[in-house]
Amino acid sequence: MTASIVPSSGAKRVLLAAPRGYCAGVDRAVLAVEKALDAHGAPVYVRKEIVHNRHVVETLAERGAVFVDEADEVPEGAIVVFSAHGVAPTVHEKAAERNLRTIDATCPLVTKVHHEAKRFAKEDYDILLVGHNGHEEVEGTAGEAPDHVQLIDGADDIASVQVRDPEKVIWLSQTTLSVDETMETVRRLRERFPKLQDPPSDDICYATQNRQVAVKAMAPECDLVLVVGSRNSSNSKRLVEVALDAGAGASYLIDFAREIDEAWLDGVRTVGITSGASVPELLVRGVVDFLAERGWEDVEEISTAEETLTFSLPRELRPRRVAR
Ligand code: 10G
Ligand code: SF4
Repeated sequence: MTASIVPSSGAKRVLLAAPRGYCAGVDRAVLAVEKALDAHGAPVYVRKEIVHNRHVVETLAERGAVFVDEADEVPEGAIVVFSAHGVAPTVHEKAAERNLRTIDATCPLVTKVHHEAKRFAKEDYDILLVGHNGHEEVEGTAGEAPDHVQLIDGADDIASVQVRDPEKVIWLSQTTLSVDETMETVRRLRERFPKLQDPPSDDICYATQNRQVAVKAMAPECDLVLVVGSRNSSNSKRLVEVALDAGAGASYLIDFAREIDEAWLDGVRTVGITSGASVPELLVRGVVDFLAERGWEDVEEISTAEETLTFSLPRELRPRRVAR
């Protein structure tokens, strides 16, 4: 479907970006914790936030999920779910030492990047991993090949990066980056290393790309873009930046409708709404209702893509095949 935005008379209106919200990897990871709770009862331990969304984490915690920072906080022999962002091999090793029963909810598209890191490390490339320092996904990917990976987080890192052989350098990336910003980073990296190789396929995933394309389509029409998502959600934060770059008058990241400051709405006609890949639709509905109560009742969905991808549950939760 193509986006068509026809400005109307000056009345208040809402544009709702599509796609928005849950991606296939988040859907699978949240379901994995729910299924683990159903099958084994509480508590089910989860290393780090299963996805970076406050509402999701609080809701699962109410059901009996216990979120921990590291596997060594989990009692010996207990069940632990690894988050959608992925883990380094050392985390698997630590869990095995404690006889933990692991359920790996790493998104298959993150696992794909891990495979790339392993493959190019084996071929002895210098790997420039574009991503945000301290983000769990980057720690997991870099952990696959710590001796070959260097993190590129911003312009300062480009100037100081050193490689062993400029003929044998490849860049990989975190899955949830801004596409435009990453392409600019790569352009600048290539100024230093003209032989820099591209990843075999896009590391920034389909969901990240689609949500950015959708927000770009509506942002120029919007006096205000509200992005539903948590502060620690990389892809949600990127949507605010993309909205502003694409011409939104203002843009804010909110976890819940109650965080909307009424002053943001002063003089505003068109409000755009989108949400990050870890955000349940319920929270977007809350924002739509909040605005409707204040006169923004005219809601139009601006769709730039349809998503049909789904992933099967982590192996550990799939029904066992009975041999006949
Ligand atoms: O955008 P980030 O990576 O911070 O994560 P999120 O949990 O907010 O969204 C889903 C994306 C992932 C699980 C990373 S692959
Ligand atoms: Fe997977 Fe992309 Fe969702 Fe991350 S954002 S969980 S890579 S689909």
